[in-house]
Amino acid sequence: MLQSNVIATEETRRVSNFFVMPTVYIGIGGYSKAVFPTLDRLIHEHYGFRPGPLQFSIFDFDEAKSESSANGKKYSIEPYLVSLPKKTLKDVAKKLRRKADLPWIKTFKPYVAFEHVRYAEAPGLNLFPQSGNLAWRLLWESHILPELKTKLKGLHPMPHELHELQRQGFKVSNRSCIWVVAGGGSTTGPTGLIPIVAELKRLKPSETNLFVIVFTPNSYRDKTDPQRTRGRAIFLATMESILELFNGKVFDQPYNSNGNYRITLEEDPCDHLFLVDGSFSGGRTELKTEELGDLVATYLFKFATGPVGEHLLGKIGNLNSGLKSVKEVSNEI
Ligand SMILES: Nc1nc2c(ncn2[C@@H]2O[C@H](COP(=O)(O)OP(=O)(O)OP(=O)(O)O)[C@@H](O)[C@H]2O)c(=O)[nH]1
Ligand SMILES: [Mg+2]
Repeated sequence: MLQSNVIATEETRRVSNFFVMPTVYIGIGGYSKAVFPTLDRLIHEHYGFRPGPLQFSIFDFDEAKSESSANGKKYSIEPYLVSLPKKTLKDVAKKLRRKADLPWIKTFKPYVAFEHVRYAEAPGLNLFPQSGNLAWRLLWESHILPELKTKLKGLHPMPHELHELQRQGFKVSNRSCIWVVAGGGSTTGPTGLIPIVAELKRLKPSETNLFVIVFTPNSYRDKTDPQRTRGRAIFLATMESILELFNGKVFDQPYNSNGNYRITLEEDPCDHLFLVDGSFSGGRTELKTEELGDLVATYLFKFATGPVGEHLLGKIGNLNSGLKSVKEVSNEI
């Protein structure tokens, strides 16, 4: 009897140490598949399950799955992978090649360079950024928007969910975060990044922090030289567009074919943008894709499950409040 009481007390003490910051992780394209399974595994190993306030989604035009395994358990992306079909892109690319008239995509004309839209029978979007630019628009209302809305609900646990978590010994943070994870030197990641971030900025609760992690072209260790060259050009163009948004440019573009659904962003796209390239000592040491994915997963894990995240958010808030906006500074120059 005495022993079981001791065990119960031990158990209660251990469980009541649990802390969680409500966080939504949005992966775009292949690179997030190197991060999310490890993150999911770390979360499961820590709590025994993945609590509702931690939500995952990966959007990809490549249906390949990835997983992390340890101690005989597998953590696959399958439950949260949103496989984006390429059929409409394929049909449009075929018709464009035949110079067919496609009145229903005219809405996109100022925003998509149709002459560069290509389709290849291979996973992903194959370094054709204009194909990505078009493909996201064709699927936005059916595949992207509903998923984002559903996952964002995790940031605000319902009272009964909160009560259940507290009963299980969780302390749930008042702060919350969204992390968007994308490769920057490929196609799906970079072309989905700006619309997804702009959409999240509109949909998210105002107090939720929005952070973006982009892998630099240097972190694509398995690509050929020509692929890396194209990837670098896509990365530079994407970064330029993001910096323009930080500099006050308004993003306002149609994301359905009849033009009545637009994504609009008139403010900074995110709170912080992290560029990850996994090289140390000026490039003398480089991490492999898996190592880099694990490193980012560990950081994200610690941010949501321990005191590090809240501590950093406090510091970042204090730093930001002392900064002048770009517009203020440019007015002074
Ligand atoms: N560990 C792991 N790494 C992956 C996986 N898929 C992709 N990667 C890594 O992520 C990098 C980027 O993936 P890509 O598929 O080329 O990028 P993307 O953003 O999906 O763009 P496109 O495929 O060009 O449309 C690759 O070079 C790989 O190093 C995966 O399933 N597991
Ligand atoms: Mg891919």
